[in-house]
Amino acid sequence: MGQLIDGVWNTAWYEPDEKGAFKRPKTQFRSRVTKDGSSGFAPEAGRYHLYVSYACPWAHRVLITRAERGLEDVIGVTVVDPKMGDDGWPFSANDPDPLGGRFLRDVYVRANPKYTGRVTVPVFWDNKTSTIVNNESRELMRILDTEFAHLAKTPGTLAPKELVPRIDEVLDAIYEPINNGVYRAGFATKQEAYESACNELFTALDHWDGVLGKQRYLAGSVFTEADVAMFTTLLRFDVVYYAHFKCNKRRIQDYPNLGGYLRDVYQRPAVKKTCHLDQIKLHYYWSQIAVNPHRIVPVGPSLDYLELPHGRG
Ligand SMILES: N[C@@H](CCC(=O)N[C@@H](CS)C(=O)NCC(=O)O)C(=O)O
Repeated sequence: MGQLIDGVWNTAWYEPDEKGAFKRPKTQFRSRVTKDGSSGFAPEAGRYHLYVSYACPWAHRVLITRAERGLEDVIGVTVVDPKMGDDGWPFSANDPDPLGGRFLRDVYVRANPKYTGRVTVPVFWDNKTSTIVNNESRELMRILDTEFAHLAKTPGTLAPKELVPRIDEVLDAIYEPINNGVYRAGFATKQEAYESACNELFTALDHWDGVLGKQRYLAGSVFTEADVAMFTTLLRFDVVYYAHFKCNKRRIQDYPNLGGYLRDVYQRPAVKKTCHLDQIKLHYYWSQIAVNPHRIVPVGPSLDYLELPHGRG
């Protein structure tokens, strides 16, 4: 864990605010690939490279989008090692950085030698201009789905035009209490901050469980980006967040609708091949020593529940 300050690596855990609450820093690379190339970044096969961790729910959103749209031959991927220690994300020997970096921070410094900020996945790298185009998962989902559509092997979209306003509303609504909420609960350093994050989280989960009692997916009857964003949090919930982040009022598999919904999305072939639960568990329990100082990785839970019929057709 650490961050770059003027391009120099510093080891530091996230600094909570005075109330013990976790504040997620804003991501800084926010350019976009546009179909017409007007942004300076045109969609081209082989031009861009994605850096992800299989453990990270934000990076997982982008991996799922790439798989759902059949963009594997168009956008290459490097998966970092799940054990994030004092040097941040390291590259692993069996999936090295094509540009020769040892750590993900080398990619950030390559893009901006004076970069100040956290070194996070996902990273969308442009080989042509040698820079990071974007490192914000929500924007990358949309960029891959719409701006690369003509290069995608799988027809369709995760953001149908008529549903975009609803998808954006859902993405906004689930971000703070759920996607970021599990982190706010887990990284809180004071009881009150933890309890308020945890209560908000379960209030939101109860709400969406109700919605999913009436419709198959979050934005209606079709699978969209909103489901991708919800899924990557739900997948990690019973396996990690329930115990490690103390989000333990209820498990997802105990919810009448969220449980089946999780299995429904997990069992989509394009989604399933992006799920690496061993790496998810190893990353959180090994890397977050402020939460789990002895780095002991629990043996359970059993994952059989993910394979049960989802009953949501
Ligand atoms: N807002 C970013 C968040 C990305 C993020 O926080 N990734 C985490 C992994 S789950 C990370 O790389 N953290 C390293 C650090 O903060 O030092 C997004 O959605 O893309």
